[in-house]
Amino acid sequence: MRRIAIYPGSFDPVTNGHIDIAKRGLRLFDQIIIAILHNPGKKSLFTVDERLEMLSESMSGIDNVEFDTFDGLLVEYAQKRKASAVLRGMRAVSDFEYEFQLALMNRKLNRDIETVFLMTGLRWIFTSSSIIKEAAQFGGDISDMVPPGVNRRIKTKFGS
Ligand code: COD
Repeated sequence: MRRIAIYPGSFDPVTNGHIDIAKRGLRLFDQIIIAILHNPGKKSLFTVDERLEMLSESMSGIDNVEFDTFDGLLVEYAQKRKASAVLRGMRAVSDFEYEFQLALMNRKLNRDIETVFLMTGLRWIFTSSSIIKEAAQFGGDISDMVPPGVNRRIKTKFGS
Protein backbone atom coordinates (compact mmCIF):
# COMPACT_ATOMS: atom_id res chain seq x y z
CA MET A 1 0.00 0.00 0.00
CA ARG A 2 1.31 3.45 -0.91
CA ARG A 3 1.83 5.67 2.12
CA ILE A 4 0.48 9.11 1.35
CA ALA A 5 0.82 12.17 3.61
CA ILE A 6 -0.77 15.57 3.33
CA TYR A 7 1.55 18.46 4.17
CA PRO A 8 -0.97 21.28 4.73
CA GLY A 9 -0.35 24.95 5.28
CA SER A 10 -0.72 28.52 4.19
CA PHE A 11 2.69 28.64 2.48
CA ASP A 12 2.42 32.43 2.16
CA PRO A 13 5.09 32.13 0.82
CA VAL A 14 6.97 28.82 0.85
CA THR A 15 10.33 29.04 2.68
CA ASN A 16 13.42 26.85 2.78
CA GLY A 17 12.14 25.53 6.12
CA HIS A 18 8.95 24.20 4.46
CA ILE A 19 10.96 22.61 1.67
CA ASP A 20 13.31 20.92 4.13
CA ILE A 21 10.35 19.30 5.92
CA ALA A 22 8.79 18.13 2.64
CA LYS A 23 12.04 16.59 1.41
CA ARG A 24 12.66 14.80 4.68
CA GLY A 25 9.03 13.65 4.76
CA LEU A 26 9.65 11.90 1.45
CA ARG A 27 11.96 9.49 3.29
CA LEU A 28 8.96 8.33 5.30
CA PHE A 29 6.15 8.48 2.74
CA ASP A 30 5.75 7.30 -0.85
CA GLN A 31 3.93 10.47 -1.79
CA ILE A 32 3.47 13.88 -0.22
CA ILE A 33 0.65 16.18 -1.20
CA ILE A 34 1.49 19.76 -0.31
CA ALA A 35 -1.91 21.34 0.15
CA ILE A 36 -2.58 25.06 0.51
CA LEU A 37 -5.59 26.03 2.58
CA HIS A 38 -7.88 28.18 0.49
CA ASN A 39 -9.17 30.58 3.11
CA PRO A 40 -10.69 33.76 1.64
CA GLY A 41 -11.21 35.09 5.19
CA LYS A 42 -7.47 35.18 5.90
CA LYS A 43 -5.40 38.06 4.62
CA SER A 44 -2.45 36.82 2.60
CA LEU A 45 0.36 38.45 0.66
CA PHE A 46 0.20 36.04 -2.27
CA THR A 47 -2.83 34.60 -4.02
CA VAL A 48 -3.36 30.85 -3.87
CA ASP A 49 -2.30 30.58 -7.52
CA GLU A 50 0.92 32.48 -6.85
CA ARG A 51 1.64 30.28 -3.85
CA LEU A 52 1.04 27.12 -5.91
CA GLU A 53 3.35 28.41 -8.62
CA MET A 54 6.13 29.21 -6.14
CA LEU A 55 5.80 25.77 -4.52
CA SER A 56 5.95 23.80 -7.74
CA GLU A 57 8.80 25.96 -9.07
CA SER A 58 10.79 25.55 -5.84
CA MET A 59 10.39 21.79 -5.82
CA SER A 60 10.70 21.06 -9.50
CA GLY A 61 12.65 17.89 -10.19
CA ILE A 62 11.62 16.29 -6.90
CA ASP A 63 9.60 13.12 -7.44
CA ASN A 64 6.51 12.02 -5.58
CA VAL A 65 5.37 15.51 -4.55
CA GLU A 66 2.07 16.90 -5.65
CA PHE A 67 0.62 20.37 -5.12
CA ASP A 68 -3.01 21.10 -4.43
CA THR A 69 -5.42 23.39 -2.61
CA PHE A 70 -8.19 22.53 -0.23
CA ASP A 71 -10.93 24.14 1.79
CA GLY A 72 -13.03 22.86 4.65
CA LEU A 73 -11.77 20.31 7.10
CA LEU A 74 -8.25 18.99 6.66
CA VAL A 75 -9.14 15.45 7.73
CA GLU A 76 -11.93 15.29 5.16
CA TYR A 77 -9.54 16.37 2.47
CA ALA A 78 -6.95 13.83 3.69
CA GLN A 79 -9.50 11.05 3.56
CA LYS A 80 -10.58 12.04 0.07
CA ARG A 81 -6.94 11.92 -1.06
CA LYS A 82 -6.48 8.50 0.61
CA ALA A 83 -3.77 9.86 2.92
CA SER A 84 -2.97 8.10 6.18
CA ALA A 85 -1.07 10.98 7.76
CA VAL A 86 -0.72 14.72 8.10
CA LEU A 87 2.87 15.97 8.05
CA ARG A 88 3.77 19.04 10.12
CA GLY A 89 6.99 20.80 10.98
CA MET A 90 7.94 21.89 14.47
CA ARG A 91 10.38 24.72 15.12
CA ALA A 92 10.34 25.65 18.78
CA VAL A 93 8.32 25.17 21.92
CA SER A 94 6.17 28.08 20.76
CA ASP A 95 4.88 25.93 17.87
CA PHE A 96 3.92 23.12 20.20
CA GLU A 97 0.68 24.41 21.69
CA TYR A 98 -0.99 25.16 18.37
CA GLU A 99 0.30 21.99 16.72
CA PHE A 100 -0.81 19.89 19.70
CA GLN A 101 -4.35 21.35 19.55
CA LEU A 102 -4.54 20.88 15.79
CA ALA A 103 -3.34 17.28 15.96
CA LEU A 104 -5.72 16.38 18.80
CA MET A 105 -8.69 18.01 17.09
CA ASN A 106 -7.86 16.22 13.85
CA ARG A 107 -7.59 12.92 15.67
CA LYS A 108 -10.96 13.52 17.34
CA LEU A 109 -12.48 14.19 13.93
CA ASN A 110 -10.89 11.18 12.26
CA ARG A 111 -9.02 8.52 14.23
CA ASP A 112 -7.56 6.93 11.10
CA ILE A 113 -5.36 9.88 10.26
CA GLU A 114 -2.14 10.29 12.22
CA THR A 115 -0.15 13.49 12.56
CA VAL A 116 3.59 13.11 12.05
CA PHE A 117 5.90 15.89 13.28
CA LEU A 118 9.39 16.48 11.98
CA MET A 119 11.75 18.83 13.81
CA THR A 120 12.99 21.70 11.72
CA GLY A 121 16.47 21.56 10.25
CA LEU A 122 18.64 23.68 12.60
CA ARG A 123 19.38 26.18 9.83
CA TRP A 124 15.69 27.02 9.53
CA ILE A 125 14.76 27.30 13.17
CA PHE A 126 14.09 31.07 12.94
CA THR A 127 12.52 30.96 9.50
CA SER A 128 8.83 31.66 9.17
CA SER A 129 6.71 33.07 6.35
CA SER A 130 5.57 35.97 8.52
CA ILE A 131 9.01 37.07 9.74
CA ILE A 132 10.31 36.86 6.18
CA LYS A 133 7.50 39.09 4.91
CA GLU A 134 8.14 41.60 7.65
CA ALA A 135 11.88 41.73 7.01
CA ALA A 136 11.41 41.99 3.25
CA GLN A 137 8.85 44.76 3.60
CA PHE A 138 11.51 46.95 5.19
CA GLY A 139 14.22 45.99 2.73
CA GLY A 140 15.87 43.18 4.75
CA ASP A 141 17.84 40.51 2.90
CA ILE A 142 16.00 37.20 3.04
CA SER A 143 17.71 35.57 0.09
CA ASP A 144 19.17 32.68 2.08
CA MET A 145 15.81 31.78 3.65
CA VAL A 146 13.64 31.36 0.58
CA PRO A 147 14.04 29.90 -2.91
CA PRO A 148 15.25 32.44 -5.52
CA GLY A 149 11.84 32.67 -7.24
CA VAL A 150 10.18 33.55 -3.94
CA ASN A 151 12.81 36.18 -3.16
CA ARG A 152 12.20 37.76 -6.57
CA ARG A 153 8.42 37.80 -6.18
CA ILE A 154 8.58 39.26 -2.66
CA LYS A 155 10.81 42.07 -3.91
CA THR A 156 8.33 42.78 -6.68
CA LYS A 157 5.44 42.83 -4.21
CA PHE A 158 7.18 45.32 -1.98
CA GLY A 159 8.59 47.30 -4.88
CA SER A 160 12.20 46.93 -3.72
N1 COD B 1 10.97 24.72 9.71
C1 COD B 1 10.16 23.65 9.83
N2 COD B 1 8.81 23.69 9.68
C2 COD B 1 8.28 24.86 9.38
C3 COD B 1 9.04 26.05 9.23
C4 COD B 1 10.46 25.93 9.42
N3 COD B 1 11.26 26.99 9.36
N4 COD B 1 8.20 27.06 8.94
C5 COD B 1 6.96 26.54 8.93
N5 COD B 1 6.99 25.22 9.18
C6 COD B 1 5.90 24.27 9.26
C7 COD B 1 4.81 24.72 10.21
O1 COD B 1 5.10 24.37 11.54
C8 COD B 1 3.65 23.91 9.68
O2 COD B 1 3.72 22.58 10.14
C9 COD B 1 3.90 23.89 8.17
O3 COD B 1 5.27 24.20 8.00
C10 COD B 1 3.04 24.89 7.40
O4 COD B 1 3.17 26.15 7.99
P1 COD B 1 2.15 27.34 7.60
O5 COD B 1 2.38 28.44 8.58
O6 COD B 1 2.26 27.66 6.16
O7 COD B 1 0.72 26.66 7.80
P2 COD B 1 -0.43 26.92 8.87
O8 COD B 1 0.04 26.66 10.25
O9 COD B 1 -1.02 28.25 8.58
O10 COD B 1 -1.51 25.77 8.48
C11 COD B 1 -2.68 25.65 9.18
C12 COD B 1 -3.65 24.64 8.51
C13 COD B 1 -3.93 25.04 7.09
C14 COD B 1 -3.00 23.27 8.50
C15 COD B 1 -4.93 24.62 9.39
O11 COD B 1 -5.41 25.93 9.53
C16 COD B 1 -6.04 23.74 8.81
O12 COD B 1 -5.90 22.54 8.71
N6 COD B 1 -7.17 24.36 8.40
C17 COD B 1 -8.31 23.66 7.80
C18 COD B 1 -9.50 23.53 8.77
C19 COD B 1 -9.23 22.42 9.75
O13 COD B 1 -9.39 21.27 9.45
N7 COD B 1 -8.79 22.82 10.97
C20 COD B 1 -8.39 21.87 12.01
C21 COD B 1 -9.51 21.28 12.78
S1 COD B 1 -10.66 22.44 13.37
